[in-house]
Amino acid sequence: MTESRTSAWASASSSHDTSDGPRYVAARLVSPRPPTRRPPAARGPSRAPRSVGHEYIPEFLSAADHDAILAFLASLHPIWEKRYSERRVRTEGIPARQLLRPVYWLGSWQFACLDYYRPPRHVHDRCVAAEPFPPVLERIVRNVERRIRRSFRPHEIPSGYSLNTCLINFYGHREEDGRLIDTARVGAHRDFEPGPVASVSIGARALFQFVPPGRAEQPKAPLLTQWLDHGSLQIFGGSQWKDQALHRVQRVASGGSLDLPPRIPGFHTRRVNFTFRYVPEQHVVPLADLREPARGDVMPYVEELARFSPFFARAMDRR
Ligand SMILES: O=C(O)CCC(=O)C(=O)O
Repeated sequence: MTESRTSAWASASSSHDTSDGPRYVAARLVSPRPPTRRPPAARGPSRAPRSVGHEYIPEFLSAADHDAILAFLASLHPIWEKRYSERRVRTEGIPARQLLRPVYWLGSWQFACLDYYRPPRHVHDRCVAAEPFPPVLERIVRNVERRIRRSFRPHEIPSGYSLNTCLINFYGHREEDGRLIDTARVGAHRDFEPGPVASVSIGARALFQFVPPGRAEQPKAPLLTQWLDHGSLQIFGGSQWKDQALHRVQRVASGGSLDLPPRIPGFHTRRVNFTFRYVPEQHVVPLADLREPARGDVMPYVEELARFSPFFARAMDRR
């Protein structure tokens, strides 16, 4: 097992004004010492990039980007989705269950009831066109794509590659019968979208691990453990870390009084992770083109999104 733990960031609390009135405690970047940057590796023009497959950059977010991201988060209304649809209970006996955490997607939305994007066979009626990235995330992904092109080998980057889809995961405590239940984890899984994925973390740090494939109930010793700190960027791809290994979030450190925006009824967020992925454009469909029964499955979620999102309100009108 390899332990990689390089962050020098600490997190502290301060209040953050949101557009809808209440004040939330939000993470701030506090650096105990100036960021140290490694000099760029010398690389001749004819030399192919050497893929390490995994990169971790602490202190990636600037203070301005961090503040812009918090302001953007405050404008969101994440939803609770159910894994699998009620229809699968009837046809395949698989019960629909609520995800551990609220989520929001940008670029395209992979509704959990549609069982996510899984090429090569399951690519149709899986990804529904969603809101574009806000300027701050647009800037960040262009920068990340440049890094990816520098450090991955050409065959590890599919043609047409761009990080056009973002899953925003909210980690924290769910209120249940007056108690707080910590749901801040993700079980071992693979991201099936082609090419490297990149993720940016905000708030309490998370214990992220790559594990060998195998049955979910089998205990698995990690292949690589990486603490994902506040303001960090992680990129992984290639066969070793993306195609062969699974990954999971084992736990998220206690955030003290951290309560990140937006306010989500019945939930307290101490960490937010943005995972950027690539879905080929031909597999992203507008809601109006989604076929049945997928369209019927996602409609309750789209109706909920449309209450706050002009994008989804228009998508509903066009059906
Ligand atoms: O929260 C994280 O750092 C990872 C999330 C993740 O594994 C995923 O979205 O597939």
